[in-house]
Amino acid sequence: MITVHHLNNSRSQRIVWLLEELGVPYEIKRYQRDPKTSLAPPELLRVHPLGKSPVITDGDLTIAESGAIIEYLVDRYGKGALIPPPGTPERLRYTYWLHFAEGTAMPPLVMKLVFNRVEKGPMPFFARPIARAIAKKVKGGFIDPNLERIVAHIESELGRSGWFAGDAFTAADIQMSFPVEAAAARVAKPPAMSRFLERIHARPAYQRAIEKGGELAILA
Ligand SMILES: N[C@@H](CCC(=O)N[C@@H](CS)C(=O)NCC(=O)O)C(=O)O
Repeated sequence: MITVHHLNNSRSQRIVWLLEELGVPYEIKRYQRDPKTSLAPPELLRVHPLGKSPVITDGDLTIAESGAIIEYLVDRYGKGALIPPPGTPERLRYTYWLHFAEGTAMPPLVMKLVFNRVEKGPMPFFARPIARAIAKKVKGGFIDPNLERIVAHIESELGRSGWFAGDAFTAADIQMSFPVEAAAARVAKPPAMSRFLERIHARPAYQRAIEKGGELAILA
């Protein structure tokens, strides 16, 4: 039996959703973020040395990192579903977006969240102007220009075919769902991205994943 070590309101919602799409039996072990710091509880360190989610266990295997988990599950249990055939242009796009999500999109999206907190979070009054000035400089000089290019790139690709790897829904759409939600909350929500979010939210497997794993409320 596959166990999904699921942290509330996190990237592991994608793994629950993928398992629902594939119709593979699994169980969820739940972990709650610390309400003040949003960090995962220390129990997750017993499952994997980084103590982050998602992690799955399947028999003797422990697998971390969303992209690696998705590749493993599609390969081991997919029977060819949710992945374009090898050697096709769609398969190359699939691989690109599977890596793009955590490799290129999420780092500046997380930086944006951190610097939003530096700007607006509680601090002694005398530190506030300095914190604001630093946050403004980092966001304006580095984070925002990168995110604008990322959103434009996503928007143009989704405008081309509706799904990330072509005309068919694939696991790359599941992997990209988290950066698209985060970009919609923190950067912009142009039309093709909005349509993508509406379409994924309407999928029965997505809705079952939310019922089982809990709401996804991405912080701005
Ligand atoms: N690139 C990793 C990121 C894992 C990650 O940072 N997970 C977050 C949840 S969205 C986490 O566990 N945060 C809690 C913590 O860092 O303590 C993946 O995609 O699996």
